[in-house]
Amino acid sequence: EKPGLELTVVSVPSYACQRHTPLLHHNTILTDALSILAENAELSENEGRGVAFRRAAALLKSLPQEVRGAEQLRGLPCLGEHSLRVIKEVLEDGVSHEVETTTHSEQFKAMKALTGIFGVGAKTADRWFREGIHTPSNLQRSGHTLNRAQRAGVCYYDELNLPVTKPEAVAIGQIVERAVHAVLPGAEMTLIGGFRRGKQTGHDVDFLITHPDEGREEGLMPKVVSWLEAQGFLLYQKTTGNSYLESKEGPARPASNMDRFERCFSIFRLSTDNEGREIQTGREIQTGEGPRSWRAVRVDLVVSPYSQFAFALLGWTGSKLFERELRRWAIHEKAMTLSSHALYDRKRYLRASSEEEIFAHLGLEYIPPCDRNA
Ligand code: 8DG
Ligand code: MN
Ligand code: MN
Repeated sequence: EKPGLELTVVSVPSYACQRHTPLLHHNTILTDALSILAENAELSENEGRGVAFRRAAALLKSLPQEVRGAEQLRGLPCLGEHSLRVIKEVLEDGVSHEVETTTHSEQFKAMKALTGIFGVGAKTADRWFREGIHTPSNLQRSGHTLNRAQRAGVCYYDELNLPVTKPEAVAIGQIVERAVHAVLPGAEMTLIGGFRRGKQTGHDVDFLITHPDEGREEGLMPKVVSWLEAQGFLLYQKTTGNSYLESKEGPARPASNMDRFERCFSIFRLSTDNEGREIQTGREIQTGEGPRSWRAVRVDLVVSPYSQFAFALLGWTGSKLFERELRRWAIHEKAMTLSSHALYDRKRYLRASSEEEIFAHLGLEYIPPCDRNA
């Protein structure tokens, strides 16, 4: 044993929802490598493999120190044979052959470029790739009929792939808040997703809306959307109605991981100068026609009934892996079912008005949003 190489970790729990995972950690070189392999597996629709790499990366993110040698990993959970092999390679050679091959592969590059179009998933991208379409411009020239989301996705491709900054998220929050208060005074709005976890940039901005008087939130989304549309803030929107069945025993039990809240996937038109009342974001967008004073930003809006707010908040704060681990913990360790609507202990509905209460019901230490970056 080389001295000083032992990690001062006694034991690390195996579910990500049992650990604190900060945004900034000590093993970025290793987690970047594993994330590429996870992404590649997801793009190849190999979900199981993707989750295995994501779990290994999340474990490394939660360690209090930089890993310098593979011997330090002995006894740690979540590290499968494949992940360990990649980690060892990176520790010894600085790079992993598999990661290098992946990032340089035509298929990976094309799949990333195509799924980078809003409205395009792995299945569609793969079909196009097989037809020789590798880029958004190939797609435009192909003459394929695109749906409304995909047309918007191609139209605003570069901007939507530009990270959204915190000031931009704040500016959008002010606009959404104005809309929400104009159509339903007393309604409450919370920033969720990555920004709630403390991220400084994101691929979109996510908001959760509710009202303390249960029932007042019903039908809220179309009104908010109409207000935003009338003011010229929306470049695209698709609203889905609430499809949730509620009985006196509590919200219906989840049929799948998808939730059924009233929601809106949108593309905002955000001013980047001081013309409007929005915050100056100091960014100029270059287009084919020269610079312009606004940019397109992806925004997700979700409306929840007040009684389900804590579950919705927990379910939409992420990270995606953290959510997945919470549900896995609930089922396998507690025989409970957790969704963004409710928590069930077999047939019994467990009420909660805060995230702290949900963690307590699950027998878990409370993990604050900034430590859910698994
Ligand atoms: P980013 O945008 O900063 O890149 O990261 P993020 O904010 O963590 O990712 P996101 O894709 O915006 O997702 C935010 C959270 O919302 C994440 O935990 C997953 C969750 N979420 C969806 N769609 C759905 C859904 O249909 N149902 C539920 N329950 N959660 C969802 O994105
Ligand atoms: Mn987000
Ligand atoms: Mn989102």
